Amino acid sequence: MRALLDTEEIRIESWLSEVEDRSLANDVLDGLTKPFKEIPPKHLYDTRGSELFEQICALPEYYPTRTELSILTDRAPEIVEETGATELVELGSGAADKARILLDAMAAAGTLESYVPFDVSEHVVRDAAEQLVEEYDGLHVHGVVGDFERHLERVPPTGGDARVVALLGGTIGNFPPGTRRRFLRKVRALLGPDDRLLLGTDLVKDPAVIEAAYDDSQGVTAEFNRNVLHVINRELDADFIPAAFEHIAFFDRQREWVEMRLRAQRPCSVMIKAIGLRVEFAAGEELRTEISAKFTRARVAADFKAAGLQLAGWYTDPDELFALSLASRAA
Ligand code: SAH
Ligand code: AVI
Repeated sequence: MRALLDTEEIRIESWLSEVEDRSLANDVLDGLTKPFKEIPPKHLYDTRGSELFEQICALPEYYPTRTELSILTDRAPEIVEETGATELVELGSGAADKARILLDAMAAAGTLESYVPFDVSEHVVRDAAEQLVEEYDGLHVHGVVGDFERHLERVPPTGGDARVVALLGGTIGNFPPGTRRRFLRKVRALLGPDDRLLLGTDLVKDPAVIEAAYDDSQGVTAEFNRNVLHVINRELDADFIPAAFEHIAFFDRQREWVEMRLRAQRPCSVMIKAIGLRVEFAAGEELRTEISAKFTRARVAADFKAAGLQLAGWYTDPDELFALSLASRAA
């Protein structure tokens, strides 16, 4: 562990070792030697990737962010009253815009004490911590820089009062279904009997609406997708030509998830020097960079049940585009 900042109001620690970093080298070694090539989506989020994601959130086609924000704005006071939370833990916290709505409601209810942003991207945790202690009197921020698939147990233990652990934005949909349930079970271990999980899930809807959200007319999502090749070039001394890869987004109707892929537009031979790996792409060959699962209430409830959780609240928008759910430990 490296302590990155330790003041009266802010503590930030990083659990990413400098050698191993986000496990990029091993993920690339695994993912680019598979018969169907794949890179896990967490590698999309370097500084540039986080900026591009924030631009995506403001795109007209990308409905999840504004819809989840509107549900939160309407329902945060109720959620805070229901949970009595004094602490908000946010996994994959990003720019923390959604946290502000919950923190406002906690401050209005007079319960707000602490915020724990957890993200793989160091600068988003730092920026959020520095801004939020300015905005909220007496707020204590304990930021954790880490990979929530590997470092979840590094979330500081609860102080005893009720807390909400939030996973917003539909990030849960970026896990494949079995891993998703395993992950939820690990999140369950962070909850005491009075704590709640607040989960944001994008809902199943017209595939055309979903596909437009992941293939916007300004090409921002395409740039975000290709950014993973820039990350590999920089971090692993590789020679991908990102412009040679076309951005693909399609909704898999059977699995009810959208996939992002990068398709080689011509044969490409790529050298990844840091791991001594040469990778060949045939013309038209695809590399999967993300899945983003879409949910129904029944799917959320079944995932909770499999993870030892129970659905305790369901909040959605009038068009049922997106849902927030509350879960507690199952009895
Ligand atoms: N919660 C925000 C951001 C969602 S984007 C919102 O709803 O808008 C997903 C966030 O999760 C990014 O900030 C990314 O850096 C972070 N993230 C992705 N994979 C992660 C991992 N394995 N561990 C920790 N953070 C991760
Ligand atoms: C962070 N995650 C929930 C986003 C999503 O919608 O799956 C990432 C994203 N990918 C393309 N656009 C946005």
